[in-house]
Amino acid sequence: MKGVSSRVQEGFTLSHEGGMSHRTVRMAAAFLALVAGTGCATQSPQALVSGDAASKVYVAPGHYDEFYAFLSGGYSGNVSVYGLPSGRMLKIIPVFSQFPENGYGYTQETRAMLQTTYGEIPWDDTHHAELSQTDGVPDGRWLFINGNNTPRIARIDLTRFETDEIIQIPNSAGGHAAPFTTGNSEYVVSATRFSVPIPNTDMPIENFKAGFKGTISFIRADQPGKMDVAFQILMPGYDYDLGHAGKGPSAGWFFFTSYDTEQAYTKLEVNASKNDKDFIAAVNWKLAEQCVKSGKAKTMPTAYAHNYTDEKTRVATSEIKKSVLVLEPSACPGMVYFIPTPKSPHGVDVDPTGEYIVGGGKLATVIPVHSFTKMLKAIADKAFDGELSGIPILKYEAVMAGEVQKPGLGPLHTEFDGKGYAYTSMFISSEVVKWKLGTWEVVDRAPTYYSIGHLMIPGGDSKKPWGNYLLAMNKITKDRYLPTGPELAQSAQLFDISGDRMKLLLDFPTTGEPHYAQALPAAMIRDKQVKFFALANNGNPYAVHSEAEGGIERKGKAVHIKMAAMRSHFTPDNLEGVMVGDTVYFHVTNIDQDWDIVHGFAVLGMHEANLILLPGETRTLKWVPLTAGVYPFYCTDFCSALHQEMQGYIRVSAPGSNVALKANMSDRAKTQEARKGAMTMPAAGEPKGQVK
Ligand code: K7E
Ligand code: CUA
Repeated sequence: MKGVSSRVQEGFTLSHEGGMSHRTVRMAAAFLALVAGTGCATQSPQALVSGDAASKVYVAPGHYDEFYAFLSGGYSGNVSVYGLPSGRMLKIIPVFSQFPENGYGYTQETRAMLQTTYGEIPWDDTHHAELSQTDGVPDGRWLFINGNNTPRIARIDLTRFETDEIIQIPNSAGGHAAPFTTGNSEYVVSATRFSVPIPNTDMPIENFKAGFKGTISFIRADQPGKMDVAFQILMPGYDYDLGHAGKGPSAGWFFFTSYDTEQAYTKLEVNASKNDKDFIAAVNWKLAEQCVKSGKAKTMPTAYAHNYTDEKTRVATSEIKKSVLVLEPSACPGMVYFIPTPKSPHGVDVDPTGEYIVGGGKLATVIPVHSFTKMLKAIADKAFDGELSGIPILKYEAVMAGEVQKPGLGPLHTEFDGKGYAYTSMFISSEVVKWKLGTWEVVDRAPTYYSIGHLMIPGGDSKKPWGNYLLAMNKITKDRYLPTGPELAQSAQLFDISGDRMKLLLDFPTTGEPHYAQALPAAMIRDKQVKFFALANNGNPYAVHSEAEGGIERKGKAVHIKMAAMRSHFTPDNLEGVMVGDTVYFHVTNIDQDWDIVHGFAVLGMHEANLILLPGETRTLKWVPLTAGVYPFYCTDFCSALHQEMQGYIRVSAPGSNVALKANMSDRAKTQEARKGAMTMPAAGEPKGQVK
């Protein structure tokens, strides 16, 4: 989207002082008045931050934020966690990208998380964060996030803020319309952005219309470690963009936008923008379930990876699944309908009552809103405009609830405050537009800086929004922050939406490029955080439960070192007997049992990232020394006053030399050795927190 927006931003040229020049402010005002047509006064940027904004986002040192916000990281492949309203960044959760900061995707325990049928992939593009739900409301169990490039969906556990599970989506190319959830997280969905041959085989691209298809996948998601593609619906060869589940009366349905119903495969910018209307696909997933149960789906051979982490060993496993159930719409009549929607729609959002389905026609001059009640009636009345691939097309007028007139330019995404209002992001006119459900009138608009993509109200896509804040996520920030060379940060802007008018409170840069985000009240998960892993439950085959269990062992050319890390030493700390040509595995266990007492591990010349060892956890670094010598290793996390003493050496000898394997144990380990059997727990502090 960046390309489009930079062109759009030409209209907002900025003066060298940083603020908008008078001329551009006038131009922008005229532009906004033109597209708004509501007579809303356009304010200058300076006036938009009200005097008490600072106090509203000020969270005093030592105090907690009211909300956790989870922002997708876009092309960083990760998720970042911020506190709201302060905008303070709390954590980056690695998901689809290797993360050298803690070794995720490098260590022997975590590499399997990044396995796919394309091999091990160290990167992806995350777009949509989605909290798990119970009865249509975020419940704080998990966060799901999609990998857009190599279609995958990840599950993040919110007691540990860790990625536990990743499932690849077969028969898919571009997992963009994902991972939106049904009301009890029975399923999360993934629809393919790019249509491709299914199964994907060599074919001339000009066979697009005849040979390329789309899929909508329903992935079972309510059992940790057991995500599975329950079924896929084979769709016409369009681009499927976004989705949202129905709720309340529409709870058994799912809605997906599509574009390129022209089925162009060259110069889409022009050729996929010809039709006046594309479609929102309404999918009756309850009916789809029944059709699958009654044997209407076909088993298709395919391959996709399912990666999950064992709770006890904390070691990831990757398995390849070999088939998937595919449903053709014609085999399950009544399962899919097309709702015409102007024009190349992007977002599709369902209001908290479940009645209104809002499209975001990025080239449309209106915001189209469909009615679920009318949709059911149109289906009953067979108010169809023909059909495509066995999918009836409903009459636009028969389903339309209303259109928001002159909302601005480039409507993308809509969220709800639960008080009867909707807020739509307008990419081209760079603003949030607030409008009233039912009357469709625009009641307020607020500029964003600049080129807003998604917006997010905590719970704003659920049945019960916590509707006092709105977060805009912006693509362009020129002039907003100190410049940093050719590439500038993306940003988030926080608005107070508790009153009639939106008030800009805060503007903060983000990591990666956030697309969607989710947030929930901190109180829902704050006290459920795991503080450390009980060493006694550590099931890693190379774990040590006390210093005495440390040591070195040769298995052919592989040398395994079991090592304990605790404040402030490693046991063993000096190692000999390794030769060039060996592959060394450092299995390091943090035997400290205290919240946030973390150790790190790195060795000179290693080709992987450092290990970060959470209390009670074992991680493994693979190291292949290339030359003889003595190599130091050290703790990379400043863990104690004597952190800098937390170090050791490994001696590497020439191939074939007769240096004996040797591991230098601490005096304490030797005492433990002598008392072997009596020792069950290390004397490293009393467990204080919650043990998992
Ligand atoms: Cu609009 Cu990928 Cu949800 Cu970006 S998407 S903004
Ligand atoms: Cu352990 Cu620093």
